Amino acid sequence: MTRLQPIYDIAPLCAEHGLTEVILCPGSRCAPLTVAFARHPAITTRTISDERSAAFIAIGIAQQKQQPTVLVCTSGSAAYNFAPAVAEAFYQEVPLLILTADRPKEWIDQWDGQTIQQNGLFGSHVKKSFTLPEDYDHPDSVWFIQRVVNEAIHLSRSFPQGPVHINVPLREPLYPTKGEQINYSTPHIITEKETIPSLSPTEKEEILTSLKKYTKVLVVAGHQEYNDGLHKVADRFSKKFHAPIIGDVISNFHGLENTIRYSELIVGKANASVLSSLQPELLITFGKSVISKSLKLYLRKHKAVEHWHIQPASRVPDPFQSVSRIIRTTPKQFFEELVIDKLESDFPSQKKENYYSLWQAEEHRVQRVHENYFKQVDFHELSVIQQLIHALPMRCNLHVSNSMAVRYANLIGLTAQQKGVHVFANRGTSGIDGCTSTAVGNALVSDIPTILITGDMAFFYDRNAFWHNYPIPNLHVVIVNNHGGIIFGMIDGPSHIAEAEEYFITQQQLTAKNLSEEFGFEFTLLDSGKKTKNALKDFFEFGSKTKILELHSDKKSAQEAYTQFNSQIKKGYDA
Ligand SMILES: Cc1ncc(C[n+]2csc(CCOP(=O)(O)OP(=O)(O)O)c2C)c(N)n1
Repeated sequence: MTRLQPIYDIAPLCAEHGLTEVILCPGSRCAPLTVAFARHPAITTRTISDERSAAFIAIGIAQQKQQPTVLVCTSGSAAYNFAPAVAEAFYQEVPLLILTADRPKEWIDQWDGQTIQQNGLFGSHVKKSFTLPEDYDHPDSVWFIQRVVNEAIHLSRSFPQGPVHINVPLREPLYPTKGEQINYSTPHIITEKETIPSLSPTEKEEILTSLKKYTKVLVVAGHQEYNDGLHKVADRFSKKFHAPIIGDVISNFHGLENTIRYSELIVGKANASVLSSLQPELLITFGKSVISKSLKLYLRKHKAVEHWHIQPASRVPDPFQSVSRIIRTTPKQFFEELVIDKLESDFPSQKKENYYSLWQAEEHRVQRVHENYFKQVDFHELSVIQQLIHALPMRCNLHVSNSMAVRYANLIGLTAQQKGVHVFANRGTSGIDGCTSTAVGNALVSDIPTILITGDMAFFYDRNAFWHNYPIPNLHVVIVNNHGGIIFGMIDGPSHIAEAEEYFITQQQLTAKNLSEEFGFEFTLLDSGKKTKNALKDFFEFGSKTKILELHSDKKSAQEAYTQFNSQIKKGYDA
């Protein structure tokens, strides 16, 4: 037994719980943790030097592995650099176990190097923050360390999943002596099985009574991972109760034939009479945020009589300002229980069918304008992304960066045939700071292709996503390079003011050519419509190198195309 044995034993404890993906950021203070994880045979470790990227990469890994990723860093500002991703993981509900090495407490604020106040560093953006003891002489300390790590792992996994922080003060010496072996003790495992709360018979009865009462029942699926089982029962519910399901691109509901994917355009452009006929009496929501601002505004204004939000536990946000009932179960369980119920006959189903058909008719109207618009294949951001999205491999991870990439993807939409395309976006905090790193994390552990669509600002912001030694040939990136943040020229507000160009859209001159050379990526510049077809064909061939396809975009034509697209949809309603 060495002095640091309780710290070394954190590694087998994590491994036993299935936490086998560990990111190690270099530094001295964390050496005991680094060595413990690096030498453990059941654990895969990767070293990433930029802590900000490392933490976003950890998110991408956790999304794929469906397990908390362990993140380790040294003391001081290193730990602070995890913060943007910690906040993203908190709101996106991605599990992370964060171990920050620290000085023993008597050395805090003593002008010692790399020392800051680390206890509770991430504030309320972690599910909980723990601090381990720095001395392990008393057996209670050893018991405490094991208990805390068990608790932290369970907490990161329990609904809603999220980041949990353990601050680890460590005394010197920190490194094993030359040739010193590490042995691991058998960890003390505390097991916990999460149970899914189900509807009580009384609650189910009340729910069914309400479902009978309302003829306009609307379901909105928020941001969530692809979930085949949920989709099947939600589809059956939708058909049985004639309740349309709205799902924008980050809801991953595109695999259902009848999903309303163009709600942004429908409620954003429809005239008053259509809007009022689409108003729900009962709104049922689940999942996290929606992208569409117009849907949010619409549902705030055209409030349902009742709004049920389905969520198994924890606080419930109310983006539509209308929640009237919280139903404590999973959406899958909710739909399942109602689908198997036999009530049907005494339903005012004709009226319900009308409401369902109304939404479908609006969806088809937008679809038709859509199809017409994209018949003329001009060369601008929207049309290239449309072609790209339609050419995606049938099975892939599609990452869309914040700003216009995620909005374009939402406007274009994925088809029901593309159910093998799983969509990811950092919509927890909607930052542009870690979109590439998250996609890199996905690609590092996924055995299917990962495609990232990103703007230039988001891309260059996060270039350290590539600053490590792990090949990621299954990651192909499309950069829509308009040399600035074009979103500020698209949305109301900044686009009309004198400061728009300099302080909002801004200018950045880089292209990804040099970066591609530096990192050994295959680079293609797409600068004309004639090249698009071949460029895309080549882009979707996967080989030994990461590919970068840079769309040389012109701000003016991108803005014009966007305005024209929106006005054509609007015209469909004015006609
Ligand atoms: C970390 C962070 N800083 C600032 C912002 C504000 N912001 C939103 S979009 C944007 C510009 C993004 O530009 P780009 O990635 O090139 O995409 P485009 O707007 O051209 O589609 C900025 C600065 C943000 N979302 N996140």
